[in-house]
Amino acid sequence: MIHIPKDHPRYQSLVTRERIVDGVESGITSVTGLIAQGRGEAFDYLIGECTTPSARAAERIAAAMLLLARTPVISVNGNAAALVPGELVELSILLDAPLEVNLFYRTEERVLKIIEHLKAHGARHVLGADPDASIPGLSSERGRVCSEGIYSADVVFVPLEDGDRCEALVAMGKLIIAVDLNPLSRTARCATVPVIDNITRALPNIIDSVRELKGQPEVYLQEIVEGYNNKKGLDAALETICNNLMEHSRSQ
Ligand code: PTJ
Repeated sequence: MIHIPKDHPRYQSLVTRERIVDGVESGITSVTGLIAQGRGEAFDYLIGECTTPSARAAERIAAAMLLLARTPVISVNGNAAALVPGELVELSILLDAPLEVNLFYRTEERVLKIIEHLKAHGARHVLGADPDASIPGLSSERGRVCSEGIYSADVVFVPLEDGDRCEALVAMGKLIIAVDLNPLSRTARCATVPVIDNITRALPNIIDSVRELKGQPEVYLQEIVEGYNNKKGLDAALETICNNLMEHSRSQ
């Protein structure tokens, strides 16, 4: 990784960018992952590169939903593996939920590299090498899943991805928590709980909330989850973007 001075005004953004570049170079992230990162950066810029209050609320709700789940699964793609491997493993251990590698641009080599990468960060058991089930109605490689993982999960945690699978998983009756900086994306629109935040901020926040809520009675967690409204969360993100744009325009 190149040296980025800590006092650079865009330090965090540049470090994140470098992690994706490293992921591509080590064969974990697809080349297309660079484009996805660029799109994410643009939305993050508009959101203000911080966790908004409504995103933080969604993160706490996501934590409660994961704690209530009977068979939660954390889906991992090449971008998430490059950006937050340690946090994905930490969440998986805290929830006792399996990680499952599930790729859009699937190659066996990349699946195995991501599994090794997660294990190097402390993961015990990672699914995804031998998918034996299919998500109905999904013809892409993402449709190939493990019967003991995503296929039978009641709640799936889906960090940044294309929209088709989210729709197909919801159609299977699953609850989907999606992290996506784009409030207009199909993934965000169809997820049960869209978290409009950068995965690099969202995961540590969700982990904090899981720690805070773990051990709380089910009724308490249910109250948190029931208070959520998908549309309100998306509208709040769009409002933040509009306000930020207006502010920029006024300050010209
Ligand atoms: O590793 P693979 O083969 O599974 O491929 C992964 C990517 C991400 C390349 C693939 O799923 C893809 O092409 O996704 P899209 O359609 O580009 O969508 C990615 C979404 O994630 C976009 O809406 C971006 O705005 C959003 N995004 C990008 N970076 C981040 C992000 N959201 C949160 N945090 C980020 N760091």
